[in-house]
Amino acid sequence: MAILLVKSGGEDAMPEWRAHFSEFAPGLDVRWWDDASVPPAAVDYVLVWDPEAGRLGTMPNLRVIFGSGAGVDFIAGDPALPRHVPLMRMAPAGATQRMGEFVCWAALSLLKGARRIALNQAAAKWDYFEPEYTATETTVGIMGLGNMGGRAAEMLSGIGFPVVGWSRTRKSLPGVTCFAGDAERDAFLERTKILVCLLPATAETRGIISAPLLRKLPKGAGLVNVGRGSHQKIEDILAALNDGHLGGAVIDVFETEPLPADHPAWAHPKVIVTPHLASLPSRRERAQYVAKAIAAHERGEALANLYDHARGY
Ligand code: NDP
Ligand code: OXD
Repeated sequence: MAILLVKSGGEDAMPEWRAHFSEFAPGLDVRWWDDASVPPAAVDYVLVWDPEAGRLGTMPNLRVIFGSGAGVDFIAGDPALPRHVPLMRMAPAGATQRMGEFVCWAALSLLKGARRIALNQAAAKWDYFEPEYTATETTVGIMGLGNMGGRAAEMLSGIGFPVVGWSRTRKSLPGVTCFAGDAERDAFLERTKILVCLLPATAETRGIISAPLLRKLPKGAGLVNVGRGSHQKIEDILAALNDGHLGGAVIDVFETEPLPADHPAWAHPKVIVTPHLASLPSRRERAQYVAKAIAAHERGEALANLYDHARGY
């Protein structure tokens, strides 16, 4: 029987993982990551979010590493990662749907002044105001047009937002004006009234949301960061909000998570902070996705959505 070690959600999550895998892959022996009775040579598969560095390299017969999230930066960052073992990223339909929903909520929150409304309600203040623009007058620009960005673009268009997108290589998505590469980045930013970051964490994208990029956006633009905390220089974002260049921000990801209680983003009147929850598919959805991939792999079929070491995502 093949063994799958799981490190996602802590040991308390194991009964739930086992229940789902027993439905979708009854032949799989599902064990907790630190189960001392499993010798490293017996491990066939792992499902992990942030394995300790060096540990995966101790498993000589590992066949596939399944990332428990779409971004696998906490796995790929291991200098001793066994690079010959395929690393598969999570992308069940429920994950992209949830991300699309979150991005639509965030864009509408910025458009409708949700942070202002929440602050007024907390102060019992009847502050009537009219949002200036409709969705149809507000172009949303998405950096990263992969699994997540592509679905978010589709759902934003459905609401009526004009959508532009930017990726490393050129994409073609219905109804989306697509820009590609560094040479077209400024043209993309100049058209963007609400900027959404759905990039992976790579050496090239580190710190991309900083003062020079923000200055390319039109005055009063909104920002939604659902990529990674490493993409943003938070002090540049707060400075742009304070001087009025940015109109508001929804930030789901931070360099340090949980965000420390004394961080200025928490109380900022133009910032909605969410605790890295934009898109987390259920354990059931993830177990089904992994079970299907294991079955395909054991039939000798190629795996989809693999991490590419040369690209860094
Ligand atoms: P994909 O790999 O499917 O898509 C990544 C996109 O980013 C691609 O379009 C890619 O371009 C583009 N890209 C990569 N590098 C660059 C670059 N240097 N310049 C321009 N574009 C670039 O990833 P997913 O859509 O599945 O996920 C994206 C990220 O979203 C994850 O890595 C993770 O960080 C974040 N995420 C956050 C979640 C949350 O809850 N906050 C949940 C899920 C994901 P190309 O198309 O040319 O390859
Ligand atoms: C992911 C995440 O990458 O939840 O899936 O951040």
